[in-house]
Amino acid sequence: MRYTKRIIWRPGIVAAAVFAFLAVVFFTSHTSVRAEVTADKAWAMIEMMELQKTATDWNFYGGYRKGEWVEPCLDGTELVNIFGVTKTSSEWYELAMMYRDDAFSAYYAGDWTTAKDKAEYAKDIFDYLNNYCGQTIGFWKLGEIVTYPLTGNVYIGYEDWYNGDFDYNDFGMKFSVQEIYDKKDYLLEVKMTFTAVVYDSGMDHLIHIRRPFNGDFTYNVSRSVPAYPYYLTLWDGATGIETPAGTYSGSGELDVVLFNTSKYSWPQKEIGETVVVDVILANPELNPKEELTPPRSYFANGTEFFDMAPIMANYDPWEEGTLYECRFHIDDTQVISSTGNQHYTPDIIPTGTETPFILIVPYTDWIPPYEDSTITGPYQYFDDFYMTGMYANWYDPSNLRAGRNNVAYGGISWGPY
Ligand SMILES: [Ca+2]
Ligand SMILES: [Ca+2]
Repeated sequence: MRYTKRIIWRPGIVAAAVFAFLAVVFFTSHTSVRAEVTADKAWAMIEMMELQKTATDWNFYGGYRKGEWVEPCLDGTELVNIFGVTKTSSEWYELAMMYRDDAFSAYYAGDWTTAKDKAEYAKDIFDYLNNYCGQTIGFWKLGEIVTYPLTGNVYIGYEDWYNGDFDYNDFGMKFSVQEIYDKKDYLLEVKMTFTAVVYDSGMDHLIHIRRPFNGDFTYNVSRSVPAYPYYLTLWDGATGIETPAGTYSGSGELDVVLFNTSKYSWPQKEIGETVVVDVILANPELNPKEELTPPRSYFANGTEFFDMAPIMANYDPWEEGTLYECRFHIDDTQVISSTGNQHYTPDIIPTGTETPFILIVPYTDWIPPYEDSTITGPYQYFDDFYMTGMYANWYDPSNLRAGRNNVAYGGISWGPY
């Protein structure tokens, strides 16, 4: 979003204002409360308002067009912004809030200690506007930013062979994405961020991202390190090379080669190399927001369960490698038929268990297992999850097996937590 920000802290009346509003409008319905205000204060709260709302969080942009009730826009120079107010199931988070007045002074409330305080602040601001204008402020939706994960990143880890050691560190990267929709829920832009964190395999891989779209798009690839200029030849003779930084056009399906792991030494940990892929849709109306189902599922006792968020249905961080038959997509799984390569764990994942090749761990800066150490060594409930659907938070460091918070065989790859 194109807000410019100048920051001067000013708690006071603005602070008092904004948050009651949110409580009323978003949890019940909005009612206006009259109070004494002055014109200059009201003029100071201008320009545009945007409400973003999803089932699990709320992010608000707010504002008024000066002196009239017209469709808001994103290009105002005088505005009230209230943004980054996010509520998850039980906790409030807040990111920032800005109020800009006629004199182009901007006021942030980002130092509020809790998001609840910010919610009260936002309500008060809008009540203030209502009072001045003598009518209830309507909310209208200018757009929505879907962020996955809500904060931080997920770990995408690869097991690159059948009946392998299941250490999910053959390659690993952090991932986060923002999808920007307009007020009609049409997709405008997608911004994906990938950061390589581990390469711990005797094989080499091309790590791709594939994302389906409808119609044409342009996309920009930026890199913290210039693209590796050499091709990798795969097990079947196919070749590929990292997509260099630059701006491209495409249509239908996006496919970018993020990393060629042959450039890394073995092992290489906490790599920290970032690739950002920013896609602008030419035809948003062809890309409406849709309800999604996670791209793979499992069954236990006849009950279906999932191991990743629905949004991943649109993101395929697929890989192809130098080992025979190494070409795996997000929906590929294997049913273990031999356990001979599992090591350093008291919990062998039994034959018959269905496991993914590409693991999505929704925990920021997650630390994968040590080389050749089956994931059930440190993360003792991994197998329980994939066998039963229970222990869905198997990845949480609080569930590490006693004595396995160490950097060694049977432990974790770096750390400890
Ligand atoms: Ca492995
Ligand atoms: Ca490995």
